[in-house]
Amino acid sequence: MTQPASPTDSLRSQPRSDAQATLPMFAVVGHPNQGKSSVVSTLVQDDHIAVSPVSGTTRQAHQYRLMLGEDTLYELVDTPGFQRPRQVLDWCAARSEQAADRPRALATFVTTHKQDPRFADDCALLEPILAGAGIVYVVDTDQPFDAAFEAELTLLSWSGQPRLALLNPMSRADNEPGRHEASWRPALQQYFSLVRVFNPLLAPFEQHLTLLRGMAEIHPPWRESLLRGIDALQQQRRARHQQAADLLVDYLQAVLRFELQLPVSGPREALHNAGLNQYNRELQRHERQLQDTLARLYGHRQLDWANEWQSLRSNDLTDAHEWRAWGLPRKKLASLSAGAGALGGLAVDAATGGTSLFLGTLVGGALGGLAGGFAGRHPLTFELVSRVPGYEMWQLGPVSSLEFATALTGRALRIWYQVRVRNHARRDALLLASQELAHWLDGLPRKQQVQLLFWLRKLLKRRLDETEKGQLQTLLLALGEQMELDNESSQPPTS
Ligand SMILES: Nc1nc2c(ncn2[C@@H]2O[C@H](COP(=O)(O)OP(=O)(O)OP(=O)(O)O)[C@@H](O)[C@H]2O)c(=O)[nH]1
Ligand SMILES: [Mg+2]
Repeated sequence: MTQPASPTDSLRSQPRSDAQATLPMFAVVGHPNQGKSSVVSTLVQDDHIAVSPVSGTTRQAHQYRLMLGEDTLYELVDTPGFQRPRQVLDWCAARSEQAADRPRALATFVTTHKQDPRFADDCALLEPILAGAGIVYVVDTDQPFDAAFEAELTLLSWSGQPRLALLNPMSRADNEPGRHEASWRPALQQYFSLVRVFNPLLAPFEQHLTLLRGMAEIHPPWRESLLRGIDALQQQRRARHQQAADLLVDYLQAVLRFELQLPVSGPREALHNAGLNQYNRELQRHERQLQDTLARLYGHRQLDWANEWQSLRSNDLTDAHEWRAWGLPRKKLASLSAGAGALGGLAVDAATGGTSLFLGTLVGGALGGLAGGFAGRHPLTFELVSRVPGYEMWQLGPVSSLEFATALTGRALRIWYQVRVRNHARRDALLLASQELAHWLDGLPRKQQVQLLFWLRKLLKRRLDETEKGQLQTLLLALGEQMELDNESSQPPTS
């Protein structure tokens, strides 16, 4: 697991020791309010780092480590923005007769001005670089390039440290380049060996890795460590998905098979209504638990679902309009359900194998599912389970309608989607209006679509054994990949 990155308060301006020197360390620098802390937050997977629209939010340099178990993969230093780069440059220029003097002039500047509040931010920014950090320069290319930036670029180049520039067009959430990218690129290319587009809020995980690969290329001594780090991150992500799919299988089993015993008291209708309220509270409790567990699994420690995620309301279960939207449109459900019904008649391993016989029955079974699957059904069974006088007992649940089952599944998958594609730099509300279950299913082969319904139908009848749970988990993993593909296709390119 990635441990929460924690800031190390003291930054040394002395050169790093040999052991430290092999650990990749980058200072993320730039003008104030360009998304520097957002870049750090996303790349160290820490949603506690101060990110805000107020310029000058970061006042001190903080070092963050991305840890995997006991290993540190890399360190990033979040820094305040440049304050008076022109004056720093003039001061250093006056004290360096030739190019070779410049790094020392920068170091002397920091030693001399450390306590001077006019240059506090500049010193805090330069210090980690002088201590050996590589440079990640972040710029909002929706702003025009001007001379003030040129002083920053010159100063950074004078450090002689490996460096790359990130273009972060902050008002864009689409594939468009920043409004002023054309004026930035030629300038940046003079000072940086690598220039990349990177949106810290929206870049999908694959783009994080592409960026890290870029960082690996600009400084050979760090290359191997960074490439190992990338492998470790990929493995960690795969493990997270597997664990998540496992949790989802258990969740679906728990909610679809949930039963509530109700000792008889009063009229049947009143009992039913009271039972529904209690049942619904249980569903909500399970769902909240799923949200929290998945969020933690993906390293989100302060997602506030309470205000942003619309929970099932107490009358949801009696009012199909409330939950119908979470599942599948009736037409799609009918056609898939027919296929799943036909599949039910075959050997279980046909659900993962797929044969021409299976495809034949799929077409043949076409309309049977509509009548048998859900039409007109109440979402939960409600029956008298004990008639012993004085001990009469009603039971509410398990779920009896496939439509309701897909609605609960749709909600659970959407929770998974929200946490797995969410970058740690985001501080905004979770959007409910993300992709639909039907849309994700459309990206899967028809066989897998039918399989999902097959397993849900099975769960309406009984609990799954371990082999079956494994098969459903595999299917959910494929669905998860599909959700991520959707996310990636709507993101900006990396370069
Ligand atoms: N829409 C959008 N907003 C962004 C993007 N990157 C950062 N922001 C927002 O811009 C604001 C500033 O981001 P920070 O990461 O705090 O910027 P910073 O450079 O660390 O700022 P200072 O610490 O004040 O110098 C925050 O509200 C971010 O959510 C982006 O790519 N798109
Ligand atoms: Mg900041």
